[in-house]
Amino acid sequence: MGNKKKETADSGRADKKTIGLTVKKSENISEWYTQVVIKSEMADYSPVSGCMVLKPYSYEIWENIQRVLDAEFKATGHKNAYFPLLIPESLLMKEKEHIEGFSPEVAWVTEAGNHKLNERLAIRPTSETIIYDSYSRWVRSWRDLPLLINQWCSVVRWEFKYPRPFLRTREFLWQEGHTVHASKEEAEEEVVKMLHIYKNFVEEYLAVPVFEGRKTESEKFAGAEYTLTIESLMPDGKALQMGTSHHLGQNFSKPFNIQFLDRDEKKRYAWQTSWGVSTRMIGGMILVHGDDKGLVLPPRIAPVQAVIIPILFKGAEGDILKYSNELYDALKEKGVRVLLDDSDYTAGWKFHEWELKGVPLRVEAGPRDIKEGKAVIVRRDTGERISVGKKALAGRVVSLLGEIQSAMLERARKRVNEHMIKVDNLNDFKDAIKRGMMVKAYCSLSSDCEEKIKEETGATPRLIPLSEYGKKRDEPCVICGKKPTTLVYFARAY
Ligand code: 86X
Repeated sequence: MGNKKKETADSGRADKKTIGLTVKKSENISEWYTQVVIKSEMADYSPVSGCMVLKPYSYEIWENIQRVLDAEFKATGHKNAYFPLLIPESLLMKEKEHIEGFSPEVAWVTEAGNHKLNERLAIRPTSETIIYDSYSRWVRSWRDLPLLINQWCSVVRWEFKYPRPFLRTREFLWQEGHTVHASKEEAEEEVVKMLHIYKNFVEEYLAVPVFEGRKTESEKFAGAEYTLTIESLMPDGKALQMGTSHHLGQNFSKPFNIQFLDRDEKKRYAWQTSWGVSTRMIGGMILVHGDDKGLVLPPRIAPVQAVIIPILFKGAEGDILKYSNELYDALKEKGVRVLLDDSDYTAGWKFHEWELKGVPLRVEAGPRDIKEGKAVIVRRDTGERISVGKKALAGRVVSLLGEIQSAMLERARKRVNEHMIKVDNLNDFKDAIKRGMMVKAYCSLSSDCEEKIKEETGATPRLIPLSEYGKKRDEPCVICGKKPTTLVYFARAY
């Protein structure tokens, strides 16, 4: 029986005194978030401020994310590679513009053993420079293109804002795609393709609805021609960027000398893209779906999709455990990620624990259920109890997992839609932001108007919807009243 119980069943239980959350999500979401990630055993602190431990329960989610996205990358022709962690200072500084605003965040290796290095080495904050140094030697002719490479790794950015597990840590896990193309059009196709892979993944797997759009000039990556983004609205009214896809144009191919001999025998600078998502997505998923009992995990990404809890009664233990094992085998057979919690805790204790951990379905098996040949299924997202015959259990669990997955996305979408508003004056703008909404407004996007908005409301332009980009609207700017304008989504941001 023990082999049917995964490590997660009672790891860390012994020393845990307070179970359950002591604060409501609606009362103090920041404290709620910290308690959820620690008490559900997703994350732990470390000796270095801003660096966190991803415990097995969250790392398993990251592995699920990696498995799905990696397959999508491969299906679109990308290959994985691994580039060095350390970047010589001279190389990092090659494209000055893109580094400028970031330099306070770079962490350096300056010595080894007891001697100083000749040149200090940056711990990668992102890998453009080290990768494009290689690319300048790998790309020779149009036959070498497109070059489609992805890397899974961690990066370090020494931020000073308050750290939050998954949402803002000094080291985090991510993937970064870096592609090289013979034409601008092909690179432009690539950035949209990858953005759509991200959007589809975040919605269909994490059940988090996102808006896709283009960053304004003020918010784009300085090294890019333009930046595409997916953003979601969190329950505290702040927008969270869940992924970016940059059209780099020739901004890096020129300083890094990535040139190719084209079909017409002419040498040309290549066109490039880069795109990435990180463990930050996990933070967004927690914020969107969690409730006062703890995590609520979308079935498609949950490490455990169903937990079987035997309701043990004196004298009937053997029968109940045998019955629970039969249920376990039936679920396993259907491919459900199932766990049988036969540990030595009370059933009530286990209910709370697995609710805290956000397992989508709980299956209860007690003496009454055995007598009637049934089991009780309890949905984590709604609390609904469903009694079902033993034979029908596995099929019902599979269909319920699908129902929960789509219900979670729909609920989140409804909430986001209820928190979207179109405004045409500063007063309504302020009021809506105060009420935790994302605001649509026509804006000139002059630095004066953006600054005024930031000052008065705390909001920044999050994106221009893809369908609106390039359309000059004959509508007055929400701040200066001038025309033409662009339709922009604004919100306070993480
Ligand atoms: C921007 C750009 C880009 C590949 C992505 O957004 C997706 C994946 N890279 C990353 N960025 C920096 O370039 C950067 C540079 C330095 Cl030196 C730094 F310290 C922090 C940075 N943060 C973001």
